[in-house]
Amino acid sequence: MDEGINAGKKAAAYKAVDDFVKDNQIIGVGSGSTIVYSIDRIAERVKNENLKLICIPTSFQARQAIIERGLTLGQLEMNPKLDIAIDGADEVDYQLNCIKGGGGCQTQEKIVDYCAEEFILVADYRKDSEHLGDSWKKGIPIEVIPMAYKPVQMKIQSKLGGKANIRMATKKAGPVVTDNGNLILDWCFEGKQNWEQVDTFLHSIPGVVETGLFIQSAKMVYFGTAEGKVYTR
Ligand code: ABF
Repeated sequence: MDEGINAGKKAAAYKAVDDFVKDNQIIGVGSGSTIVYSIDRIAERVKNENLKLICIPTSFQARQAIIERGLTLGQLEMNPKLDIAIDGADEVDYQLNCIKGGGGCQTQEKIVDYCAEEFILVADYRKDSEHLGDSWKKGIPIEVIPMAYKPVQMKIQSKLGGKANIRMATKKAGPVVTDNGNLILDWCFEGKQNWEQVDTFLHSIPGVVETGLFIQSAKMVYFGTAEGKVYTR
């Protein structure tokens, strides 16, 4: 990936960890590539400062990353109240609405992020948009129970317009199956949307498990620039 993008990811990820991670915390750990830098920084600080932390994963990927770095792995059954959660995003608008789930982990991400006192986003500069959809063109991820995907797809298209495409692993293989054993519809929408109304409607459809719409749930977002600088919103 482009050097500038990685510089931005790393800068945002490190700054968020340095600003929010403290000793004796329970931390939600997100998914994607930007968050890997945050996990690296957490591991570095645990070692250098002898921090006592419990890390709650938001996906199989996050779980592996926590284990590989020797961090203490927790779970919501034991730690249902988190101090902070740090996670990536596909796009963030000026009202801190964001699209997540490009990696298919939106359901566990939303659960863990919701359990945190403070939910922090980390992203490179490409994710910073005035309106959702300005830069992220792959649609809103919607996790659905496999037997329901067709009626859900039809309902979305008839009510909201656009196209709700089932996410395929590759051209030849079958559909992507989430960590929860479900399928994903990516709703490619047209025009400006009232995201709260859209999210309420999507959740009203039987068979919809969760959406990749995070409506003003983050406390703040750290954006990293190509020069490795950081700005926040
Ligand atoms: C995860 O990070 C997902 O919700 C989102 O799709 C992804 C963003 O990935 P990256 O940090 O690699 O841009 O939280």
